[in-house]
Amino acid sequence: IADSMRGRLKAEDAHLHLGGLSNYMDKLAEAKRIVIVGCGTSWHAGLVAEYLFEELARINVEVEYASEFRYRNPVIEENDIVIAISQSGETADTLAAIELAKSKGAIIFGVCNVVGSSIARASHAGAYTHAGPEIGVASTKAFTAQVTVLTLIALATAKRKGTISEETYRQLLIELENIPSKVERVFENASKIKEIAFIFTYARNFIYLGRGLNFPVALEGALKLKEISYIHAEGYPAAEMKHGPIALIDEDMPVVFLATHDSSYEKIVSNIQEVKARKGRVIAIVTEGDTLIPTMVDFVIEVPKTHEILTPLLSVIPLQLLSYYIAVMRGRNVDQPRNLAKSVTV
Ligand code: F1P
Repeated sequence: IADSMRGRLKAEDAHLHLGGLSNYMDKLAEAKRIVIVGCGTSWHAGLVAEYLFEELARINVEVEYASEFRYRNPVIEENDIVIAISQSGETADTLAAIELAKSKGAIIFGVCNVVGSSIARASHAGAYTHAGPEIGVASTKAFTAQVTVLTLIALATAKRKGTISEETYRQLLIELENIPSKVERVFENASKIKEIAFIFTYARNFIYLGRGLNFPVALEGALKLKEISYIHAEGYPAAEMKHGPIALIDEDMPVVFLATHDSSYEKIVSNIQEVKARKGRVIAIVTEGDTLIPTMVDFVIEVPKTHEILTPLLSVIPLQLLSYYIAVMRGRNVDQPRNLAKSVTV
């Protein structure tokens, strides 16, 4: 991402980074509905995109597990737009979802990493993430690259539709250029994250909670922990906690809060209080300079301040590192986790 973005984004040219998709900006801007399909991490990137398209471009978005899509009779109409997200570009369920949507007349846009992959070829147009090969099986940089590309698509669409001001558009593009150096700053916290990982190496369960754009990040943090550490972990919207998961909270339950300083900050603070009142052990991902949450929780990991829309690009990094260190401390092979395939082709 750093290589593809640094110094190259100009305020007026988000769509120029979108490869063949740049020829379809009118279709995106006219869309009444976008359906996003993907599996695993790619599905989580799709959930982030739902917030982005709805917030920036005011387009109704549905995000579907590609693995479930074909077992329903989904309502897809001629010229509906379907965005298929896949790191490998070979995931069988995502390909099947594309074929189903195509048979109903949908226009398919692919967001893939692997150039010339089956999903890229099955799409009418697409934008490559150019994240380079994932060395491990579990997607990590693919997630940030997918979210970056989806942010650019949402921004270019919003600009074409006129649903964001010129100033917001410019600010977001400039801030997107700052993200690589801010990611590097998150890496400066690696030794602290390692210490936290040491304390929780043998935890049996984890809960991840977030709101808004940080909700899909909570899901992704939990998935990374499951995939490479084999620890049972669940992500929820923080407000869902009261509807069931709160029963699980006691002194043995680590709870990771995505608590960056954004529009849901106060609500997250009260969720943290609820968990602490039940003796849960809280690890909070906070914005640099936060003085309140560090007084309430057991551990904090700071990420630099950014525009709320871009938060997932930073808040996911400490969660990936936490999973990585826990997995290494448990003696797991982080590149080749048991039972997982790089691309699920059957
Ligand atoms: C989807 C996915 C990955 C996951 C694992 C299995 O792959 O669920 O998110 O980490 O590798 O496959 P893709 O369609 O994004 O290639």
